[in-house]
Amino acid sequence: MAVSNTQIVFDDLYRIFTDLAIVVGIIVFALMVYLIVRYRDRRSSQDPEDTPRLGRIPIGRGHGRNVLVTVTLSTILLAVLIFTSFAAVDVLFPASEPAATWCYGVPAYNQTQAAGQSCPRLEASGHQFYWTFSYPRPNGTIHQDVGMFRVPVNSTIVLDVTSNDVFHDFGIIEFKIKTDAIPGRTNTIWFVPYHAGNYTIQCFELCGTGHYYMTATLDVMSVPAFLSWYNSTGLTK
Ligand SMILES: [Cu+2]
Repeated sequence: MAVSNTQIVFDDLYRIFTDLAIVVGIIVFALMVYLIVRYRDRRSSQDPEDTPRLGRIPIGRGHGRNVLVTVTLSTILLAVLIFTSFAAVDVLFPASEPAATWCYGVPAYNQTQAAGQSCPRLEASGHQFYWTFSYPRPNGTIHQDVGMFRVPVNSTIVLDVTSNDVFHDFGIIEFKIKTDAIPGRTNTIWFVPYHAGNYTIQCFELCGTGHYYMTATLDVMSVPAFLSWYNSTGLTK
């Protein structure tokens, strides 16, 4: 069962690569077995007329059609893989991000919900060796959490990822998302979590001696649970 939209995109792409590899593999190995058996060495075997011989210029074998078929099939395969890969990248890293919906149901943001407008972006920042997560308050100030990223289930999260010190890399294996966390720069990712639960956020860039324990928790909460947490932090003011 998919835990996020990003996982579905990734798994679909992975399946296309795997299925094509299986088809090509079956054809190649079947052909290989057939040719090995068909042209095995026998007492009556003779070298064909066009066998290359030392000291003689090889004669044309007239196999141009085979080359054409091979190149054409390879091109088609490559084109499918390239286009499906770019399509997946387009979904995960679009030119403009989809509207964030995590703040729907928060009283201070009700107007934006009615108009179908976007919620403010959230921010994740890497530090040696922990993650912080920032939520803007309606009054313009920021609420920051350390090591715990709470989001409501089935909502669109648009996340700006950056770093406070060295290069880090923000990633969630189950969600199949990952992006660099670079000081002075912002990389934006988005996702829709489908199931409440805890997921591990990890740093994927060797960033120092504490890199191996640089994890955080993504807590995907039910909408009522998220809203009551949100209110309890004073975020609505
Ligand atoms: Cu790190």
